[in-house]
Amino acid sequence: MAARSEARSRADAGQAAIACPVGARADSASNDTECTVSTPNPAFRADVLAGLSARPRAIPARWFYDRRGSELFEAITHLPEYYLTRVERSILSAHAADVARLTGPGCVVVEFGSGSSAKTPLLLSAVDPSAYVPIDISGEFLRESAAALAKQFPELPIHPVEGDFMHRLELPPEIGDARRLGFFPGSTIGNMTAAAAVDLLRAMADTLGEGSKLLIGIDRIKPANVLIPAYDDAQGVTAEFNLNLLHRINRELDGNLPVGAFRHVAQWNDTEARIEMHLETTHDVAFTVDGHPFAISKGKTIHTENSHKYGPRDARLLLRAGAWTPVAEWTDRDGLFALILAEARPVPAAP
Ligand code: AVJ
Repeated sequence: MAARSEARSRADAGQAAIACPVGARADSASNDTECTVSTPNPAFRADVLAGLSARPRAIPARWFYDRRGSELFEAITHLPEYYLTRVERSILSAHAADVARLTGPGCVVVEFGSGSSAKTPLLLSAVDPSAYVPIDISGEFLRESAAALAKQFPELPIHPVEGDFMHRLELPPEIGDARRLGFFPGSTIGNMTAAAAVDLLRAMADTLGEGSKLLIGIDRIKPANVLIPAYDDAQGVTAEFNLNLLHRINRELDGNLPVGAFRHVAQWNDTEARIEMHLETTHDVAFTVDGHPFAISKGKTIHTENSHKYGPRDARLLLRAGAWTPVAEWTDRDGLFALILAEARPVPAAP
């Protein structure tokens, strides 16, 4: 999911094993034009019908990433306004050796997400791990990115795990009891509310075990005049990415939403410290999805994404709440983005 691989790394719960996976997240790889029979993904359908019936209306951000959505996200990562990917990569190239010094050689790198981003090779080259374990809900992406990495690192044992890392997972027995370094780049954690992020961090600590480390990318709070353009770029790629969700509903769930009657909105919610993306109606609309009728009056929105931002102390507090003790932190000269190394330590007795 970064470039493309970054899109992949987000926790995606809705995966259905179907022959023609137009509706699944795996679709990014397999939703070819020749695949004309649309088999609706039941989790996608349930989320869309419930989300359009709820007030406020909201559809989970993970459904952005069909094939087209993953391509658009990849394009977003190359936009001049979207600093996140570029800055995180530069922090990692500048400090991968520091990470290696703090983890020591021979650890097992466990990536939460399929790891097809350019960041993974940067980390693997620096830390010289004894094995690499990518975890992803999509077996298809796992196999693709594992094959690509195997070419680049022919000596490195790679043990992909297909599963939902929102819950504790068994790691492959082949890795033995080597020290573990979790890797969760991209500020993917920003899509989650604080409560969900804490649950995820605790699940990661359970999966990796005490004494493990975690290298996580977290986007910083910054002025709205930098944040807003990152989510509302001049070329309109992010608008297209947001609106693609409606096209996807029409394609996969037999919908007839009038996509032209919706506009992309990105706004900074200062109370919640997050960028919110919405789709706002420019006039009253009525449509059906899988036979279910809906109406939205002019100026109302469907909330499609949260991207939470964290100040330096906020990020460390989040990690501690999630059972991780921060041990080192690196940022760029402008403090736009942070890479934090944390350790799963036994909690000392509190006074
Ligand atoms: C992949 C969740 C980190 O929130 O910045 C990019 C997704 N949405 N532009 C982000 C996204 C709109 C991205 N994450």
